[in-house]
Amino acid sequence: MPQDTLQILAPNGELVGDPPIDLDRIRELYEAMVVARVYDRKCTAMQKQGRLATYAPFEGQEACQIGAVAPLNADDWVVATYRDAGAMWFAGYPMVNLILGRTGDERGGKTPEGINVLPPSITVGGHMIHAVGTAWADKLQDTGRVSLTMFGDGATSEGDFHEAMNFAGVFDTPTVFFCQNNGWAISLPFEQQTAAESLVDKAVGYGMRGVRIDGNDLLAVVAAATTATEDARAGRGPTFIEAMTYRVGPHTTADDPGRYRTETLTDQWRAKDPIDRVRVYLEAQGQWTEAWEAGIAQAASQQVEDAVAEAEALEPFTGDEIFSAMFAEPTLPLLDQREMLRRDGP
Ligand SMILES: Cc1ncc(C[n+]2csc(CCOP(=O)(O)OP(=O)(O)O)c2C)c(N)n1
Repeated sequence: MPQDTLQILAPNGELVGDPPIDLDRIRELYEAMVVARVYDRKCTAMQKQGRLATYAPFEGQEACQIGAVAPLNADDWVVATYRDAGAMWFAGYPMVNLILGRTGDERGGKTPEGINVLPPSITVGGHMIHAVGTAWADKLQDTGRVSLTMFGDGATSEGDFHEAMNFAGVFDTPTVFFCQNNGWAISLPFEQQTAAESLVDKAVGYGMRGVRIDGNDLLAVVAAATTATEDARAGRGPTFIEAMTYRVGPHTTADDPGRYRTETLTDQWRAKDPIDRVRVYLEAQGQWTEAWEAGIAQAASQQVEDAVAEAEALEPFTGDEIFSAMFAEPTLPLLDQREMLRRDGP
């Protein structure tokens, strides 16, 4: 890691900085990372079995997904992407909705009352603007709430990124911009995405704080996210976090990463696995046993299997319902399309 990249827990599980949380909390977050990985692998398998339409795996990015959400209050906003199921689940979005969404069932996109997590954005970059909107509304209403938005390195090339960052900087909104720089936007490598040496440098241009961290280090993620969240809540405005990470799997289940990157590179990142290093650390602290691991793995599987069973037990989503999922009153073009579907079938 370059010197300007915050790291607290090295890949070998040794501390190189001060942990921002105590051992009990590290165990809780470790458990959440295990659930996230079980969910992620289950969804990847389900897509191969034809039970999900498509899936964007986040294996390797669990420290970002769990660590970024860890400091949030229950009513803070999370505005994230198709790859952030782990973060959304940890922030309260029901797993069953996440699964339904990946089957094309619009009911998956409906956030339950009282949960401030927006449905995942498939449009790259568009949602960052929404996170500035929620944050600005909260600032005007003085609620003390914070908005966390998660996105990838590729999203920083979108005009929406500029607009969101600029607006947040000028209006000093309580937004945490959390970029998971996993090195690739589908097959496009970081070097072809931007001529900038690092994304964190962009924060300067928008007049906000920026910090670059080891995104496979749970403790660095929690430390940076906690500072950014506290600053936002205290009225000190937005922060941009660039978390250096890697997706071990394909972009989506429709992608073949062997066509644009080597297995050697992926193996190098596997050796920096975010879950393994916390386990090594916990074990060295006398806080990890095989029995405990077996227990949390079993509970994680049960939780995921229950959500899958609940999603698959629902009455199938009908074509008609597609047209009522978005607007309280359907628009004229939607009514036309619904009529066409009723008349001609799918
Ligand atoms: C506006 C827009 N353009 C293009 C796409 C197609 N697309 C889907 S994901 C993706 C790459 C995004 O990469 P990045 O932001 O780095 O996030 P990652 O997928 O690596 O998590 C692209 C180009 C899209 N969904 N939306």
